[in-house]
Amino acid sequence: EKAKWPKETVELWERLSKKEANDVETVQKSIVHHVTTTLARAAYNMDNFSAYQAVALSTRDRLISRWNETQGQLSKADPKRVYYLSLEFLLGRSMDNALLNMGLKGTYGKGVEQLGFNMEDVIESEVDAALGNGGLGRLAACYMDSLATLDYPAWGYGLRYNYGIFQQRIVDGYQTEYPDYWLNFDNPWELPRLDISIQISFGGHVQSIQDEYGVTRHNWIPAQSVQAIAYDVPIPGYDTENCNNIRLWRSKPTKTFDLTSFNEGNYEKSVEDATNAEKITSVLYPNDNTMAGKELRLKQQYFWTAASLHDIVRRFKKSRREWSDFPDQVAIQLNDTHPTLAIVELQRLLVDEEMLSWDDAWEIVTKTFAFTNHTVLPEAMEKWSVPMFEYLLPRHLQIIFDINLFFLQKVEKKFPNDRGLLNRMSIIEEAQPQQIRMAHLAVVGSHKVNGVAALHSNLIKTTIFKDFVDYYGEDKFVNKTNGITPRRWLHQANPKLSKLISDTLGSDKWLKDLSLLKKLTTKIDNAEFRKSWMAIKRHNKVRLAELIKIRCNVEVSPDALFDVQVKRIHEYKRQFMNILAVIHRYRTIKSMTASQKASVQPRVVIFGGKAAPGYYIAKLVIKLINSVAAVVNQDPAVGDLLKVVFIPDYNVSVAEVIVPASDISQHISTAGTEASGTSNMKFVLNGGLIIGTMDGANIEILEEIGEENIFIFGCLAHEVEDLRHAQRYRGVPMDPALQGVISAIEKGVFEDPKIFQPLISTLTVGKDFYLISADFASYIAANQAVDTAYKNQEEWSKKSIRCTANMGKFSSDRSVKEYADDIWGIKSYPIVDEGHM
Ligand code: NBY
Repeated sequence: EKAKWPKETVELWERLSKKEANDVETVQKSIVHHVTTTLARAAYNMDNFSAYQAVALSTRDRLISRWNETQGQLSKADPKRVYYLSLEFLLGRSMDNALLNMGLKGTYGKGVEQLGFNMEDVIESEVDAALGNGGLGRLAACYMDSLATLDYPAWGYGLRYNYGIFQQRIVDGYQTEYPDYWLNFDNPWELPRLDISIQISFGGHVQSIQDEYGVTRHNWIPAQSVQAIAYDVPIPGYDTENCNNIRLWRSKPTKTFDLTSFNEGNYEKSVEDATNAEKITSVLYPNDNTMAGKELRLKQQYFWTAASLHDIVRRFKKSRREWSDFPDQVAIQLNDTHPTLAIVELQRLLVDEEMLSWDDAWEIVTKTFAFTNHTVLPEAMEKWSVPMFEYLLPRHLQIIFDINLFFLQKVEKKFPNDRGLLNRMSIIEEAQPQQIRMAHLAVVGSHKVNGVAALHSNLIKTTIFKDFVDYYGEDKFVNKTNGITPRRWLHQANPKLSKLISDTLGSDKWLKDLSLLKKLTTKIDNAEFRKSWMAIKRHNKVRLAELIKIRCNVEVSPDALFDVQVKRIHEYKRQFMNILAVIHRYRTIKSMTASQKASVQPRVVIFGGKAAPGYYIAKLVIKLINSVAAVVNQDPAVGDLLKVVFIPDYNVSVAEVIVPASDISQHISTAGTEASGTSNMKFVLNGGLIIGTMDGANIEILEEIGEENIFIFGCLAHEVEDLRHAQRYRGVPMDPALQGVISAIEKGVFEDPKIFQPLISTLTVGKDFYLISADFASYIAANQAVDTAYKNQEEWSKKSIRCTANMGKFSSDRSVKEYADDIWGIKSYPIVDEGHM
């Protein structure tokens, strides 16, 4: 393109688009420039938030220049790219992370302080981007960080929700939800691409016609359409020029919104339809690990997958390659079943619009897609009712039925005369009404299916996908153990520990090769080092104690053992068991003499997490925690021996304060229910020990750090079925300690017991699905072992260091490399700094 311009013009552009220097004064100039021009504010009349806005805008300028450089060089080279389709990206705050990744934190810190602001206060003025529920959304964010850091050509695709996950407040002990209108102030971390608009259609009917060769062609005549507008979020890698992109779609009415109503002269109806168009990307659904089945959610999924595919195909077409090359240029990863419609949409584009044969198209489709499963819980499996689906996407329904027909014909050929098998494997469940099983569709349309931890990947092969393993063979089903980014979860969240590690190892190379942490092992017997290590933990606990004072108005001693369970509230995660054990601890302390009390290990039990607004039992668990806290915290007989707090509105930036401050954290799901867990990795990386079940990634953490450094209890995954059967049909009595705890609740020790009756009912013999009673005794014992171990601070500090030192495996860099090599077939493409702005 350059060739078209006169030489002098090109030279002028080259001269003027030189990158700005990164010294303190240049940075300060750019901040002041944004204060006075972009924000139109006076220099001495600013609060922390406007300082944040100016620093953010200045940071954004530097991000954009890397983004431009990266996307420009990638367009030219056109290597194979991966597209990560996720309905959730739980990014949290961006500024601190962007500055650290670009190596500009020091310069900006100095510049900001000299301008009269405290950098930490400025950083904390940013609101979280909370476009996710929990683990699945945060995993996507960690993977984007690693993809950029490892120089992989990768784009994320998601939705730009106006409302992120709701804000939680606690009123009278109960969770109440408030809208998270996070875009109230301009979002500096997105680049609106108002020129990139894609028309997305819904409804209508299908026209079938014979073409000149006698082939039946299907033409979808939709009833409505909306526009998808692109918003790009730059994702800088750590210590590299590469800057990837997350493209988030926003729905808008089309310019000629709803022609039918308008032409019928129904102006009001057409305005209403326009409003409905904007609704599509209005709100993030707040369920984790449960499927709601709402029509608007299905609309979100199609809107997003169709816009993303259109964009991907448009980019591919620029290269003028053959369609058969598509899978060599494009890998698409499906983050759970939420984007499974992308499989159907690509098949439709290839067959209906590009006129490929069904078989050629299907080969391209299945070579392109791969699918990550995140759960085995039945209530989380996505299913869509056929009538609702047909109303919204009539042509897609036909294609799904055809995919299913051809698939079942092949199954029948391989395993003849097995109606039961065909029924089990069918994409269509024969219920009233019929249901589309999205997980089956995702398996059939992908070349690889992966679970997220070793146990989970094995479980899906023997349970939900067993028949598919028999049919396709083992090779299609692989494991990719989750990981976390050490940049955000250690370097950013725990700067003091990061510095100690870099000073000790002689460099910060470990941030890009986490296995280097192993060398910390040589320092375990160094008393001086252990002292520094524990001083940092104590510093982080003081910081958390301050947050607890502010948010919960409870004073906790940083010398007590900090015991943390923060995650979404769900029965399978067993926060209920935790608070029941806390009651048991309370009762034990109450029964002690003064001299017995003297040997009790003081403990602060810290809870946090949101319950889905419609999840009644989960919300009652929150109420119970707060009721217990109210009684325990003011009981003079207990004092500092036990404190209980529920930190409201747990989110990414609160996690960044909690994770570095924990002594022990709880990962206590019923074996076989937590696919992986990722907070377990964050805590252990920060030198926190864990108490947990043999579930998810706990098992692999144990393998890495050694069984002496983790507190394991409870039944094993393969025992769960028998235990459930035994309590149901042989009436195994409730654990006696648990019985005592339940009696206390029922006697009204913690508020009106009637409130908690529905919760207690979940423990009725034969109905205790998550096996709280079966695991209770070993859970209490494990907690006692924690107390005993913590009393020996020297030994504890050694365990803590050993934990961190052996966490190399759980870097998301490792996970992402495995995906790149075994699933996506992509190579890294480092960007050269050409000095452009
Ligand atoms: O994904 C989580 C798993 O529970 C956790 O064990 C794992 O570590 C993590 C990352 O692999 N799953 C999860 O967070 N799921 C959801 O948030 C989610 C959200 C929405 C829906 C289903 C699941 N939905 O159907 O609407």
